[in-house]
Amino acid sequence: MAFNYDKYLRLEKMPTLWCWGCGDGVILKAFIRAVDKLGISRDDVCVVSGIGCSGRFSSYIDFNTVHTTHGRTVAFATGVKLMHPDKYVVCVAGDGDGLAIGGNHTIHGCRRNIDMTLILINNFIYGLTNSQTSPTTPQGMWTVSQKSGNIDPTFNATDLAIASGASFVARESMLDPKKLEKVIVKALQHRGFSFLDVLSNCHINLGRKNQMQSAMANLEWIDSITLPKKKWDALPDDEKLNKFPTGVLKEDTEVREYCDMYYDDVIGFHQGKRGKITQDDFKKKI
Ligand SMILES: Cc1ncc(C[n+]2csc(CCOP(=O)(O)OP(=O)(O)O)c2C)c(N)n1
Repeated sequence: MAFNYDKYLRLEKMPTLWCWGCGDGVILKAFIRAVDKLGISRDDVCVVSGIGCSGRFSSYIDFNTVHTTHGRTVAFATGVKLMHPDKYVVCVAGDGDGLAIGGNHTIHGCRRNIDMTLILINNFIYGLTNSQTSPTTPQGMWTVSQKSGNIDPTFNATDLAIASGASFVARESMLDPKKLEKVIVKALQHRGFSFLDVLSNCHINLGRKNQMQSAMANLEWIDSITLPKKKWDALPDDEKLNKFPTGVLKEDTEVREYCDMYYDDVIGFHQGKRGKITQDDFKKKI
């Protein structure tokens, strides 16, 4: 039987504002299936998104949601998680939202290893505002802010997350929704900061201005720049440069999680019960 998405969606908000063929819908559906597979109640999930096409995630999904200001997803989500350490907190951000204006928050979320999942919808451009250069726009591509071709070197989002201390880091594209669903399941199960770089198409504001006239052409381009980590590892160094490894790139279950530290070391310290206070004890008092 076909999966029924309706119970997870705010149907009154349909149709979405996403363009025909946009990857955002594929990612939304993979996320819903992952939550369903884990049997997590909708009440136990909070989705925090910023501003952008990707930001509409929180409008369409019928969980606890916060549609916050541009770039502030991780900051708001940190507050939500500290108050509700038993809930699943999920940030959804575009490459502009999560790496440009919100880059600072992303770095520090990774550094703190706070238990949340950040789904970075990386379409290589500012989609909603019509094609300004983002930190992941490939050099040479046309953007409305760099019409002679982007000269800015690009961020490799997963390298940044790993270097900043995220304990679970993975990349998939929306080309394989099943794989994407599986990696979202793993990210949700991981206790710590889970960073997912999800490559997606924006054939309207990136593709058609860069010799990718259709959604399919944009998807073929994503396919041409991605390969599973094992295959990527085997490439000569010069060929690795403009290709992105997919799959789980880092998984560290040893590093301490931020809420645990906060409850044990900070709240416990102030109550003279360092290391003995549980998150439940704390919640009873507020
Ligand atoms: C403080 C602030 N600066 C700028 C904007 C305008 N703005 C809205 S969305 C956006 C960029 C969207 O690009 P991205 O985050 O990559 O998400 P996408 O639309 O591609 O999903 C910008 C610059 C804003 N809303 N708020």
